Amino acid sequence: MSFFLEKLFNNQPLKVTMLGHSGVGKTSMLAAMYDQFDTISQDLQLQADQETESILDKRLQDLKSMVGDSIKSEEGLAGTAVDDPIFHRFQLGEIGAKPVLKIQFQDYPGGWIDTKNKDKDKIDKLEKVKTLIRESAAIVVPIDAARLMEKDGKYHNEYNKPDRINDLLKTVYENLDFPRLVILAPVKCEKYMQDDPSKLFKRVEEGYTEVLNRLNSEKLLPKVAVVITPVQTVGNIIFSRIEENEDDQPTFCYRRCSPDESYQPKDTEIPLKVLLSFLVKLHLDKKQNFWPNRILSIFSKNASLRNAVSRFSYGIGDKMEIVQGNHLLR
Ligand SMILES: Nc1nc2c(ncn2[C@@H]2O[C@H](COP(=O)(O)OP(=O)(O)O)[C@@H](O)[C@H]2O)c(=O)[nH]1
Ligand SMILES: [Mg+2]
Repeated sequence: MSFFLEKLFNNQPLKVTMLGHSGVGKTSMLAAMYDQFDTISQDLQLQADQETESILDKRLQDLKSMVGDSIKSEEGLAGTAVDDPIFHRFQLGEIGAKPVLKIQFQDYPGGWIDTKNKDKDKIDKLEKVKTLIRESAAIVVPIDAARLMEKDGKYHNEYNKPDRINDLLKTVYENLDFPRLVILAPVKCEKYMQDDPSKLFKRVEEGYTEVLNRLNSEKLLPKVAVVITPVQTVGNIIFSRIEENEDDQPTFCYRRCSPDESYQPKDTEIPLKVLLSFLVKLHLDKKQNFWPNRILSIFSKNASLRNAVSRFSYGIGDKMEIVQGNHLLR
């Protein structure tokens, strides 16, 4: 391959698409992950580009200022008419060395997948989302845990939209050219992680039965790893109650669960750890003939990086559940 092409390919970021309702907490989750990274990692560093950093910083300030007994979740990107997905760009590498892996988290306005509407604009946007997923090594599905858990999951389907995700995967995960990782990430799950995490894991499986059945099919099972990784973005803010009005959307309220500072994130790095384990395993398995191999080649040239990544990802077993695809992860 020519030097130029090689350079072009090597410059490709590893893409990760986030598939969740606007306001579910996607940007917040990334903000906490980025903020906590240095505390958690010994040898690796993560650097956001300037634009990403300023978006995440702003979100972080909001997270740190969550106080009181009646915290209501507001919509995020929600109603704003955005025509393009937002790309959160990071570079990962060893501390003291040049960053070697570009990771791009892709976030699109939630409304883009909402609709079964057939007008041209809507169809175009849906196609854009499909392209984002198709090009991504992984998808992260942030799940509003309170909507999944409270009132027997009464508000889950309408908000988390597992059936829309199933529809999307139906067309995109077809004749897969390279293995993929699906990360189901319950957020706003502080209460359930304190109560009984196993209940939360079980409910995620129930709430996404159709998606999981699809991914578990004969053709996809060998190629798709699925994990559940609860993320406590704020840490000391828990679900308290639902305000229901007759004709309005319900409001989910949260409160601080102890007098300590509210911002004490937990497990924000687990999705990234799983993603990196997945990449290293692909590299070790020498899956040579597919596209992300160009990304994986960073590991062949660099044993020290490979070791740093393995150390970083070590021991996440009890913080997550592998639903399928053990062979793709360890
Ligand atoms: N209680 C609670 N609220 C959160 C959490 N994460 C985000 N939020 C709130 O949810 C709203 C939307 O968050 P945002 O990250 O912008 O959602 P996005 O649209 O999915 O990117 C904001 O008002 C946040 O303060 C969380 O872990 N717990
Ligand atoms: Mg957002």
